[in-house]
Order: sequence, then C-alpha cells, then structure tokens
Amino acid sequence: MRNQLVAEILYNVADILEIKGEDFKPRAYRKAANTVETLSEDIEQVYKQGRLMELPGVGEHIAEKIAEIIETGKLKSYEKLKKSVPFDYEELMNVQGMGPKRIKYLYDKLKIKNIKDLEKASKQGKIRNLEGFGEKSEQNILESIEFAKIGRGRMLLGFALPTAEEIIKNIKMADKSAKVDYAGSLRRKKETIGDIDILVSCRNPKKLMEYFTSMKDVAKVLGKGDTKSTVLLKNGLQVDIRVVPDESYGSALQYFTGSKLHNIAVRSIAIKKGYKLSEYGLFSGKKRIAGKTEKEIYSKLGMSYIEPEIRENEGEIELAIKNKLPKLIPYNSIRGDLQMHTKFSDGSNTVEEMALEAKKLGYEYIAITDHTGNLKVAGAMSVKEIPKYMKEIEKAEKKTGLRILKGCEVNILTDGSLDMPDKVLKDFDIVLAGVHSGFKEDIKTMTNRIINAMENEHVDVIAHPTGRILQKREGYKVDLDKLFDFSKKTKTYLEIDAYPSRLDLDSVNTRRAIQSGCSLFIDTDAHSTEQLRYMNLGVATARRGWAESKDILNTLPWIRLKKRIK
Ligand code: DGT
Ligand code: CA
Ligand code: CA
Ligand code: ZN
Repeated sequence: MRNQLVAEILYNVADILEIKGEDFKPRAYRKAANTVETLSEDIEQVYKQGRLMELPGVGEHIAEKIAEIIETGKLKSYEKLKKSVPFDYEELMNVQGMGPKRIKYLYDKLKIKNIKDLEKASKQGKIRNLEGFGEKSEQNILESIEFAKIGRGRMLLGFALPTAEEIIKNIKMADKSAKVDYAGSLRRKKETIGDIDILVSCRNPKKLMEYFTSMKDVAKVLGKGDTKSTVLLKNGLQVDIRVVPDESYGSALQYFTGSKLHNIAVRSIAIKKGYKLSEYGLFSGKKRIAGKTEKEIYSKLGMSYIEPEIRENEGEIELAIKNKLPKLIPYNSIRGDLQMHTKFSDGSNTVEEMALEAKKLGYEYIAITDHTGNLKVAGAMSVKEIPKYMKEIEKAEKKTGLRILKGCEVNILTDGSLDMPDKVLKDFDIVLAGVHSGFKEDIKTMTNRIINAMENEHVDVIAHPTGRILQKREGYKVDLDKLFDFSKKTKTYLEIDAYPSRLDLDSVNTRRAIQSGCSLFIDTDAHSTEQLRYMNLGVATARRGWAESKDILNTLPWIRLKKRIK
C-alpha cells in the first residue's frame, strides 16, 4: 500500500504552498491527501483501474500527481517546491509540534533553517520569548528534537526510561495508595522500546485514569477506559496503562513484562502441572493459588525467580527449574567508570569537573580516556598536549581524592596499526583502542585490524567492539568469535559502552563473549558530566547478556582493579 506515502507528499505540498502564501491550492491538496489517507482500499488498485478521479477531492490535476507518485515513488513538483523555501521543511516537520506556520515564523524571526538551528536557539533560550511560545514549548521542542533525531518508531531505552520513571513518580504522587511498575520491553531493558507499558493497582482506578490522560506531557489521548488507557506523549512516545486488582498484580506484571515467547513457555509449564496461568493469576481449577507477586507464581511453578532482563526464552526457564540461574550483576555495582572524555578532546567538561561528578555518583576510581592521535573529528589530543593532560589528571586526583587512571582512546588505523607510537602509549595506565574510520572494510581485514591492536602490549581494551550506532549505523563486519579468542589470548578486555545509542557490545554478543571466557568492562564513554549517569544502561545490557559480577572488571574495588590493569 502506497496510501500513506501518497497522502504524506500531498500534505507536504499543501504545507509549502501555504507557506508561500497560496490560499486556494493548499486546501485542494489537503482534501485529496485526506481522502487518500483514509481510503480503505489500495490507491494503486484505484489508479490501475482508472478510478482516481472518482475519489472525493481528486480532479485531473491532482490525479496526475498521484499517478506520478505511484509510478516513481516521488513527485517532481514537490522536490522543486522544497528547494524554493530557505529552510529544510521535511526535517523541521519531523519535530513534533512544528507546522508550516511555526516553521515560517521561526525562520522569519530567528532564521531557523534546520533542526540544528532549532536546537541551538532552544538551548540558548531564544524561543521562549517569541509570541506564542514559552519556556514549556521550548522544553518540548528540545525533547522532540531528540526523538526526531533517532527517527520515528522505536525509542532508545536510555531516553524512554527517564520518561517512564517520571510518569511513575507523578502517579505515585497523585495517588499515595498506588502500586506502580513499568512492564513490557522497558522492564526487560531492551535497547529500543516500542511503547511504555505501565501497570497499577490502586483504590480509585477511575480517578487515576483521569489523572493519567490529562498529564501535562500528553499530546493526544488514544484510548480511555475505566481500567485501561493509551496516550501519545509530546515526545512521540506512546504509553499504555492498565489498572488491575491487587490480588492479580504479580500475574499481570508477569504477563505484561513478557517477552511473549517467555510467557508462552511459562504457561505451558503451568498447563503441564494441571494449572492455568493468565494475567489474572495462577489457577488450580477455580481457585487462585498465586497472583499477588511474581515470585509466588514462579515458585508455585517450581522455578526460581527469573529476572525480567533474561525473560526471552533463551534457556532461562530450564535453568530456573534446576535452580541454576546465574546471579546477574546488580545495578549500581560498578565501582568506577573507565571511559570518559574531557575538553582535552571532544568532551564538554574539564578533568576536574568529570572527577567531581564521578565522586558524587559514588565511584572509587575513574579513567580519563581522551582521544589521542589523528582523529580530527573528535578533536583528538596531540602528543604535545599529553604532559599537560597527565598533570591535569594528577591535580584532579589530589583535589578530589578519587583514583584517576591516566587513559586514552587511540584509533585502530586501516592497516591495523595505532595512531600513537608505543613510546607514548606506555606512559598511560589504561589504553582503549577503537575503530573510528574505515568502517566499510571486508570482514577479514576488519578482524585482522582489531586483532593487531589486541596484540599490542599497551592496549588494555577494545572500545565499542562492533561500532554499531543504534538506529543510525550498522556495526562493521567482524568475526567476533575470532575476537573473543584473541581477547582471551592477549588478555584484552572488551567494552560494553553504555552510551544510549551504542550499547556495544550488545546483550547477545555479551553473552557470547562471556561464554567464550572473555572479560568485559562497562563504561559510559561520557562526553559530559551529564552522561556519566548512563552507567546502568550498560549494566542492563550486561544483565541481558547473563553477566555476573565476576565477568565485569570494574565491579572490583580499587585495590584489586589496579593489579588487573597494567
Ligand atoms: P515493545 O513495546 O515493542 O518494545 O515490546 P513489548 O514486549 O513491550 O510488547 P507490547 O508492548 O506489545 O506488550 C507488552 C507485553 O504484553 C509483552 O511483552 C507480553 C505481553 N503480551 C502482549 N501481547 C501478548 C500476547 O499475544 N500473548 C502473550 N502471552 N503476551 C502478550
Ligand atoms: Ca511495550
Ligand atoms: Ca504496549
Ligand atoms: Zn569521543
């Protein structure tokens, strides 16, 4: 079905014509767009049967345009129209809350041409003073930009999680009696989230629904009932909420946490035992024998409790029956962050600022790991600057009392060499090596590049081993089994980079690496003090990869860690 595409282009044509001051044509285009958008049959079918002009609002002129879109997937006159305005109309329209009028107004007032300009103006507080905007709409714009940047559809875990936590906090404030949890993929900590599922038990469900559907961040109420509602937030996230009776809370939480495959397998175990498991409880005949907590459900089914992160039917059920599940690495058990950047390369804070924030977060130690070498894009540090960098780190260590490893992140070049000589690298406490260019290489070349780096005695860890950026860039081709082999052989750690769009290694490869006997460590790759808070996203990834504390180097206290590095 091309209906959506056709409608979208026609709507866009209408918008731009309106911006250009036309008054009749935009209405005609919108009417036709609306017809196509809400058409129950396939527009291609209508076109092939020569019935386009029978559609309401479609005359000869617009029928021709529709035909062109169906034939070519594009519309030439629209491409031309786009170029006739001084701003990137499509890009700006991706930001929720932007319409043709606002786009034109923002251009006229502030010369905003694209998302980058819009973000800059919002951050500088220039939008709030405009007529029809305020501090709140400025904030909304910033949130929506984040979402527009990562594309429509699924949202990164790191961005959805704070939203869900905020909603839960507010619900608890509005109703002190409420028990509230997020469920679904969010509770399983999948790296991207389709929608947020929230579960509640409370005294007054109706009032709660009222509150939920009128929260300040709601853009649109998509459904509203007495115990179940769905809203679309201004940042583009959809949130489902359900209220269940307290005696069913655990079974509902289990059901709505999923995954579907896990649930199906658990339900079949219930059936084998002569029970019935549903979101309402675990039943023996008509009698509910469990339901209030998840723990009692798993226990009545003869299983140890299964953490949400590994409920994917990937072997966890069999092990739960044998009481042999791994003890997953706990949240907040990381003792130090081992990758972060400062103003010496592309970070936005000083060494001391990063150290102070890390101390606030309760760490015992950190590593400052600015980019070194020829990496121009990352504002890499030259050899000349290194003495000053080392001094700066020592100063911050004295001042904060935090142990600070002198680290760096070097680039693995296309021939597998590093862009810093050994005589420089040997002075660092910790060296991360990563691929930052030449991503398109074939699998053999890429694998050899990285193995070469591992074989360098100064390299302690391979940073973001696959190079993928969620929703933006696939990882490069690399033979991970071989890397795991060499990681063991050369005692090179592999990184779980906790940055929201990286999470690299991902959970699947984390599990493979651990099974191969590799050691890992988790860090944030923070480029500002703010980003240090992402650590638990990396822990979540490790948990989804079945990691225990012993698999992760930086769960160690300083006295044991310092013996392992170097
Ligand atoms: P998402 O939202 O795409 O990131 O993924 P989920 O896992 O959050 O999926 P969602 O929101 O469609 O549903 C939430 C949970 O509800 C899901 O993890 C398991 C449960 N669920 C949904 N549909 C079914 C179903 O047809 N059968 C079973 N057993 N469970 C279901
Ligand atoms: Ca969901
Ligand atoms: Ca859902
Ligand atoms: Zn960087």
